[in-house]
Amino acid sequence: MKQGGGTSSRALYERGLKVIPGGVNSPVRAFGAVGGVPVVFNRGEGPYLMDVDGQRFLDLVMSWGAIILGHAHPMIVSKITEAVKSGTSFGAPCPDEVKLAEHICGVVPSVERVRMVSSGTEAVMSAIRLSRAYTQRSKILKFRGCYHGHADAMLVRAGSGVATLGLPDSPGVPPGAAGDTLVARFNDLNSVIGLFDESKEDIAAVIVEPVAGNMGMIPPAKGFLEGLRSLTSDRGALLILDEVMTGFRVGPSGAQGLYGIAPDLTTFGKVIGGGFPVGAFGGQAEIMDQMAPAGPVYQAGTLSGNPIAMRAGLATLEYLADPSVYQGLESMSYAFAEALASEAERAGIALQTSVVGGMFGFYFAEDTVNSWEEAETCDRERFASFFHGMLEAGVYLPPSPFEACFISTTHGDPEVEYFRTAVRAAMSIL
Ligand code: HOZ
Repeated sequence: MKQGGGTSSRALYERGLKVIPGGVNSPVRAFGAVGGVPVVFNRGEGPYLMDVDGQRFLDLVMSWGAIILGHAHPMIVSKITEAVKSGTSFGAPCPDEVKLAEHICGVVPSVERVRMVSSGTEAVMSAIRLSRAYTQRSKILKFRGCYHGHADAMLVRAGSGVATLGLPDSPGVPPGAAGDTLVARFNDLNSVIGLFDESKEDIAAVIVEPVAGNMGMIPPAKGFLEGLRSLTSDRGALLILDEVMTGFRVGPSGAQGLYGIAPDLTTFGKVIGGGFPVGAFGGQAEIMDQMAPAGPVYQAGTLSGNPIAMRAGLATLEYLADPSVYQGLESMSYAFAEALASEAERAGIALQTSVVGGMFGFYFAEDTVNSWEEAETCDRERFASFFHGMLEAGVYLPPSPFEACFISTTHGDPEVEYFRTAVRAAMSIL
């Protein structure tokens, strides 16, 4: 079974291997966790991707959550086509970056100022620098299995990409860069309290994915985010919600709106770029105004606030301003998760599912998964076989058991039925 891509995908992958490390530009794409040849795509339309061998797949990766209105949405295509005609990069302020910032500040109450960057990694790296400067402390507390991009300080117990490759951390991260990163257990407040007690007022910030999406998908336990909010306030640390995945995907003001948490800083990415490379970080004016040139904390980028990316992001967020969009997304995510759960039950296979807004996850496991420690006990071999069965049946799932699934506004009832048929076929041979 483990074949993956067809003849043309294989040929391109083999060419790529000679000129790109591992043949891919981001490790999980190499199918390391599932085996076989990565599928090479050349077209997307709505909820579907077409590969270079002419096969069509129902896409449940959606560019790792970035594409929320479906591939090549005609309104986005028209807006960016119009924008491109006026130039592709100015390296200077442009109108749409102001409009996008106004929009974000208008719908996310904890964000009074926002700085645009070009990726989620950059957003996190900058938010961490800012929180250290603001608090004049050095340590950062993160959670095992949460991924916050590939900046040195964050490549500690970092979930999917690293776990998929079986690497504990990354060579090249000097001990000094990671030495101030403390690691607690997701959904376990006591582990956070313990680290605060040990580190004697030196924790600058706690950073967390409010819905963990890089160890499969794990929603926050009741009281976990609220507990982090009060602990950080009590101990003089900042709370950074990493909403690169969840921002504008799980609700109109992200996971913080859904769970009623006001962080000090938020990082964004994926959806806010409308399919272009955009990240952002924002928060209260008093903190954000420490950023240069308003304040002394340095950060810069030639393509930050790029006019095409800003136009795509703004058009996407304006479309999402109608809250009924999120009701539709969430009920569709539930429909996909239900198809998985009912087919697993029918096949007598132990499976756990979870849903938040426009994302869902599943584990081949007997019990509910609440942390990385529980996620890593899931049946990875069964996932790999299931992944390839689904691929054969025309469904593209994330090629790792430690990633979340994402849908778009173009995923509807016909796609759920198509998915259900594929799940039944794939489960019948597990
Ligand atoms: N691990 C990344 C998403 N959670 C992969 C991103 C990519 O390959 O594009």
